[in-house]
Amino acid sequence: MKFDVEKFMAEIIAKNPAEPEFHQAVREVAESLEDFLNDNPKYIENKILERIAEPERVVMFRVPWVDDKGEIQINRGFRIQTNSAIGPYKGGFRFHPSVTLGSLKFLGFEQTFKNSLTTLPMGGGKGGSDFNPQGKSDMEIMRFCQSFMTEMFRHIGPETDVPAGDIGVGAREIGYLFGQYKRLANQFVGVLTGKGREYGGSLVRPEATGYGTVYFAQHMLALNGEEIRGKTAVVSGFGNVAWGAAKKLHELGAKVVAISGPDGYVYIEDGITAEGVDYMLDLRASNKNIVSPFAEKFGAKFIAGKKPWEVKCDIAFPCAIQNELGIEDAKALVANGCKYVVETSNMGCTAEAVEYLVANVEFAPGKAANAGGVACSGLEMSQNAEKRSWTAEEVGAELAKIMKGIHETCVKYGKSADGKVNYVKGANIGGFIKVADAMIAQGIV
Ligand code: 2IT
Repeated sequence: MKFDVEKFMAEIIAKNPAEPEFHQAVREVAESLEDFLNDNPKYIENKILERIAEPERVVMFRVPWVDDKGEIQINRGFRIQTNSAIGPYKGGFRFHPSVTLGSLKFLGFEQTFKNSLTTLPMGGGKGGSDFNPQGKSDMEIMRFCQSFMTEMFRHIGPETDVPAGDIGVGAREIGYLFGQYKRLANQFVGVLTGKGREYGGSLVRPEATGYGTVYFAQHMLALNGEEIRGKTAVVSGFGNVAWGAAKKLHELGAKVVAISGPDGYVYIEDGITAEGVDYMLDLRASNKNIVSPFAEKFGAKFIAGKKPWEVKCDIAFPCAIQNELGIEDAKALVANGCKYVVETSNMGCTAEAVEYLVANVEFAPGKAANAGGVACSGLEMSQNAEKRSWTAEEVGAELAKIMKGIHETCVKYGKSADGKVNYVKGANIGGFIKVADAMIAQGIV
């Protein structure tokens, strides 16, 4: 029995039409795993990849709510419960107009491998809505979250499925979602992560994704005898993940010369300051979804309608959204001397860009580099289960240890004979094995 990527993909595409992002995510994994599967036929015989690519359950529902003008609004809600072989489904909610069934299926698929890489007992899932928080009042956001949870609550639970935040879902939204869950379920339990400190949230969770990706970058650099201090970095986005990355990069002495938004990018010649990092939080909280006010406030240059990949840097951190970095962007980065691209958004680079970057720089895929967020969510679940809170030092040390472990896993499975590490291959194989072995052990379910 041989694993044939093209035959496998033809079936995936036929079965999941009009879901290009899902096809992209599955193809990348299938290509990475091809040789490994052919060397380990038990995974082919058990149809493990075919099974992982079929979510265990998909929930899709209507979310009606009333806006501030009294008009009825209808959004669509989803939860993709991709895989529970190694733990309860775990993964964020995304509120963004681009959300579709296919985009969440790709995210749930990626999450399954990512969560496995953390070594913590978490299965894979993802959910969200096409609701657009941009320009909405606080009360509109609350009413939306309550309506969304009114259906969602029956599908989740601390031992079943534990959602968290993602794009458009931060501490405020998690608070409203948690409040409604508690009211409906009549239980105060760790059903969501990314909660506020006062009601079961973990220290370091807000920073964890951004810190984790910088820790991962440090290990990549160390393999080449280099360090973060003194390096020039470009970060895309200005949300929670970009904020955490910029904060840690600044703290470690790197120079962050750009951040970006859907409106363009800000070029910060001397590098972002601590005040600049803090201001990113205000920008996100304003619900305007534009980055240009940063340039006005700090006297930096705003380049409208452009992506930041044209800025010269040593390390690039895509921290915004899938496929934000295409082949032309990848070429521009390499032409400007960039040596490391640490993908921090989920599938932030197009397939073409990934292929080019793997060949020309050190490239880390999001499912490895951004796993610090969900890893810290796993630590929040542990704290909730034992009904205590760990110190920032305890959580931070665990996070650093987990990121180091993920880097080692990528090297273990991604190192080729010439010594070069293919992090994409390493992450995909490393994430696959635990899920696959657990699935075989549990039978055909
Ligand atoms: O993409 C991700 O890993 C997240 N949005 C975080 C998921 C989580 O459960 O903390």
